[in-house]
Amino acid sequence: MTYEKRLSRLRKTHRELIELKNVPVEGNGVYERYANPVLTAEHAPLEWRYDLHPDTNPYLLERFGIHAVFNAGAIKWNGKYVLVARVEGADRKSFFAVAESPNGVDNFRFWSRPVTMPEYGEPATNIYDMRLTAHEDGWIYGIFCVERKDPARPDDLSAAVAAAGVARTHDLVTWERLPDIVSKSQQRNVVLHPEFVDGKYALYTRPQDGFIDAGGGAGIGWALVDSMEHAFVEGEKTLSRRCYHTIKECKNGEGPHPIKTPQGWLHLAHGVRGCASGLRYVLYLYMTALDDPARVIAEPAGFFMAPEGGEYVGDVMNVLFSNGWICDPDGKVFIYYASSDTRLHVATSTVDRLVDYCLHTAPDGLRTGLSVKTLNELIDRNIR
Ligand code: M1P
Repeated sequence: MTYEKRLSRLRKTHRELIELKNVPVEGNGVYERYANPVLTAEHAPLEWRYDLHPDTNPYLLERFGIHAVFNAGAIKWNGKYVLVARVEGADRKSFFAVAESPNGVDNFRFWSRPVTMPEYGEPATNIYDMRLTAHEDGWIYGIFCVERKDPARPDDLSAAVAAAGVARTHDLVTWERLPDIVSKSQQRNVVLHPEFVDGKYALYTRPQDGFIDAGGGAGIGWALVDSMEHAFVEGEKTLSRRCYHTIKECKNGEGPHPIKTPQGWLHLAHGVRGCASGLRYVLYLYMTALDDPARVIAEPAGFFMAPEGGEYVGDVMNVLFSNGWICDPDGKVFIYYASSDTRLHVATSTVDRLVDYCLHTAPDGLRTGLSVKTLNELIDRNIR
């Protein structure tokens, strides 16, 4: 095939993928999944992947492999649904790239260039999973995981250290990098609450002893800090605790920042358990009090969303992960979730339905007998 023919075929396939209309699929009433992922590696612009000059690339070979597009922060920005996605190259390095859509469910297009994130301190080996917060101080903050090789274990090639990187912006193009959050443990999945609490910045944290293992980390933490310019976590209160024989036995982590509702703060998080096939990541919801975002008022038992069908398969199998959602003024909620560290999907719901789910689904009784009791109470109401 000639260079021109192949290029026009590539362009056509790319255009058709981006313009593919997405349709909701009927679900369990709590939310609707959509038929197609909203972002995949194939959504990356051709200008990122190919040298488009016949003189330097006569075979039109891919020159920069994009392997996956997943875990995206989300924000409504100038009337558009905007995602700051984790893009992973074939070289295993992640970077951030902004994509926008007019309707939140399809037609997501990447901006022409990825984010150039300024470095802080020792340059990171990898950065990923940005949580976006339009804070009441007027800045948009991005908090993300910063991974560096563990200097204390030079001979262990997989020994790494996770910290929370901080950057802020007014336009999602130019980012001011702030110092990494200082904490006595490693941190990943750190999220900034959108409002001041007692005059301080409030952080959802996830203390962890190791790069992978939470170790002594009890779950999702809560910390108040004086400044985001030098955020120092002195102590953490545990909010959503890890627990034996639950979906969050091994670890958990806050998703995006919570949505403020009349009944309380609505939180989306992920829980991880170990099983014969490895770690299983699912999503769950919980709520905290409006007057005290660190006090849990509801936590339904079990998962809210778990991998289904093709979502099970990917680079890291059996994973659903979310770090972005958008709540429209009419109460419609767009939940951006990634499957198996490979692609990004959307599910939609409403604040009313999600709050109803949280307030009227029984909590985990932590043993079989209580689960059966809950089930029998439901059956009693239905067959009487
Ligand atoms: O591979 C699954 C997820 O693993 C990590 O999440 P956590 O810190 O909760 O284990 C992150 O690397 C995340 O990006 C990834 O999706």
